[in-house]
Amino acid sequence: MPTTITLVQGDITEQHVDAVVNAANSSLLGGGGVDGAIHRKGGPAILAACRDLRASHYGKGLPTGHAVATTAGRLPARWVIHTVGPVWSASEDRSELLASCHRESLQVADELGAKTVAFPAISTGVYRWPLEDAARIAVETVRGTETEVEEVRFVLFDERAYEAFAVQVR
Ligand code: AR6
Repeated sequence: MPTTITLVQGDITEQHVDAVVNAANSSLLGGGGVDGAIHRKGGPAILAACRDLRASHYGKGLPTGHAVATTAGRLPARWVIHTVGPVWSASEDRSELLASCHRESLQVADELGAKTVAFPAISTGVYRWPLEDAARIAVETVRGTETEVEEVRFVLFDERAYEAFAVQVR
C-alpha cells in the first residue's frame, strides 16, 4: 500500500503518532528549534537515551543524513527518530544529504514497526535551507522510498511552511 502523505500546521510535539522525527544536530545533545521543543516536552528520558547512544555508537556524533531512534519520553508518540539535516550551502549541492535524512528516518521507522511518522521541515530553520526546495526534496523522497509506514505527516510550524509543502503534495 502506498504511503499516505498528510499535512498539518502545528506543533510536532503534540502529534499522536508512532514516531516523531527530530531535526537534531550531530551532538544529539539538544539545541533550539524543533529539537529544543522535543526535549523540553518529552523530558529528560530523551536526553539520557541520546547520551547512551553517544557513548555506545556515536562518540564522534551522528553523521549528517543519518537517523537513530530513542524513547519519546513524555511525548504522545512512542519514539523520537533523530536525524541530522545538512546546513544550507549556496556553493555546494547537499540535496542528497537532506533526502537521506528522510530515507533513513523511514528505514528506522520500519525497523521499529512504526506505521505513522511525523516529520518537521528538516533544515529549514537554523540550518537555513530554502523552504520551497526543502519541501520538494522531502516530498519527492518520501514518495520514492519503499516503506511499511502507512502515514507520513509533515507538521509545519507556520503557514508559509504549510503552503510550501501543500504545493508539492497537491
Ligand atoms: N513543531 C514543528 N515544527 C517546528 C517546531 C515545532 N515545535 N519548532 C520549530 N519548527 P529547526 P534545522 C520548525 O531550526 O533547520 C537545532 O538547534 C521551524 O519553523 O528546528 O534542521 C538543532 O539542535 C523550521 O521550519 O531545525 C540543530 O542544531 C523547522 O522546524 C539545528 O537547530 C526546522 O527548524 C537544526 O536546524
